[in-house]
Amino acid sequence: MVRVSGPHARAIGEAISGRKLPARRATYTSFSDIQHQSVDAGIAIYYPGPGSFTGEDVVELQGHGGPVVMRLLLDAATDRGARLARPGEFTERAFLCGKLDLAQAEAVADLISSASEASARGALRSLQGAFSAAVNALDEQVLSLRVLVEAAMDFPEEEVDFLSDHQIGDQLESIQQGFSRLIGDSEQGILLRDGINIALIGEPNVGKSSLLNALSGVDRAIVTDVPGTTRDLVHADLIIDGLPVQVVDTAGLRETDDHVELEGVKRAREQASRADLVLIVMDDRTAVDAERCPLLAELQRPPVGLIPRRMLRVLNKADLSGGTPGVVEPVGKREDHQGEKTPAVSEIAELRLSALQGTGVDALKDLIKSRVGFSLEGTTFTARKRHLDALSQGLAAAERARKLLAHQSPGELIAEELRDAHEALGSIVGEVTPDELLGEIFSNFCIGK
Ligand SMILES: Nc1nc2c(ncn2[C@@H]2O[C@H](COP(=O)(O)OP(=O)(O)OP(=O)(O)O)[C@@H](O)[C@H]2O)c(=O)[nH]1
Ligand SMILES: [Mg+2]
Repeated sequence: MVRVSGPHARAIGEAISGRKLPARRATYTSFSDIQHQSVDAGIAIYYPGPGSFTGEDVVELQGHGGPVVMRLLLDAATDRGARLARPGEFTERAFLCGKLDLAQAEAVADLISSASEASARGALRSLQGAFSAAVNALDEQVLSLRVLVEAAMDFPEEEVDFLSDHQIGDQLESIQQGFSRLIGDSEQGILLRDGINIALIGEPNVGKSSLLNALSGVDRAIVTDVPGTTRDLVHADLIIDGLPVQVVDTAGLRETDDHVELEGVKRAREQASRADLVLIVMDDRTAVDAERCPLLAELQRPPVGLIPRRMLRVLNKADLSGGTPGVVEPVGKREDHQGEKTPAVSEIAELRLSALQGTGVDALKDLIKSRVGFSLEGTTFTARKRHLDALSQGLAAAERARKLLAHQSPGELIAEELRDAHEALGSIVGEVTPDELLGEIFSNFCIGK
């Protein structure tokens, strides 16, 4: 489909179609180039502004497709004065015409690129305004309090009484709670939109590649009983209850003189430092010894080590060890080889499974969800890091306002903080958003959207 938007869209569409186009009616017609040669035949629809996607006059020309025919149809439009759209320009125009707010516009891109059904549903709810409505409701609360405080400043004699009124404090508290709730929802929304990366790390032959295959349900990575089988990174995508997950299998960590394997080990360590969650895979029969593996120990111990929240220990080959598959309780009471309990290690969750037989793999998926704090219940929209940053700024401003109030500071200072909170919320929906940021947001769209 070729879509033309702007004041000349109708004229261009009618020139290509060689006939008048009624509003919002599908017209079957032939499409001609500027030399009046027929290039294709299809459906033309004219949407008068402001009732169109962009808010401007829009014409859609639906041809048979195929790269050559599409090119000719595009030329037929550009030869008559249209120009190619920048990435995201249609959505940008919709935003500038007030058809969508910024969070909704972002949801258009998220909907198109969604990796799971659940993230598509979340993006659609954002597009339909669920997220914006929550932001706007909080914004109204902030604004009405701001108006109150600023009004009080006009009556200096009464200001002190007014500010000591506990109602203001109550309202501030409820605003703070509103921010916290939205932050929680947005964190879920970000997980839903972006998913997570998981790295499988461990010594050779413990079953990392087998686990990748078991998790993804596809025979992706080569599995052999030769230690050092995997050298390149092997990626697999899966969805865990709506959470998009990318798993990367890596080369087994060991000291080696083999050039190729050495590069593999280097890449494995890079992945470990980059992943949202690292699964440290061990053979259940030798897990205690495995803690002596210096490369693994390094990952698990501060200060270089990863934070425990970002790690999970998987004890594989439960079928051989005879251990019960599932979460190992209590978590990490194990002592290290010096007989001391390392705090970082004891906080790492641990799970036993058999990648070969698939037992315990579902429990692992559940544990992954809970480790990253993902739950589909209550997740009603997708969100972005940008939104979370703005909400955190807003929350900080609300917290400062409450402290100022508690210390009976002047109303001006409180009003100032409320203004910051208001602006933070405004930046999410695009009320006060710098042009560079808009440019950055829309340039990440695909062309034609
Ligand atoms: N019995 C049993 N064997 C397993 C299990 N998981 C993996 N294996 C076997 O262990 C061997 C090594 O498995 P891989 O998945 O290739 O191990 P890896 O960690 O990827 O090894 P490298 O790529 O060399 O680092 C293979 O023979 C697998 O069949 C398991 O849960 N039970
Ligand atoms: Mg492997």
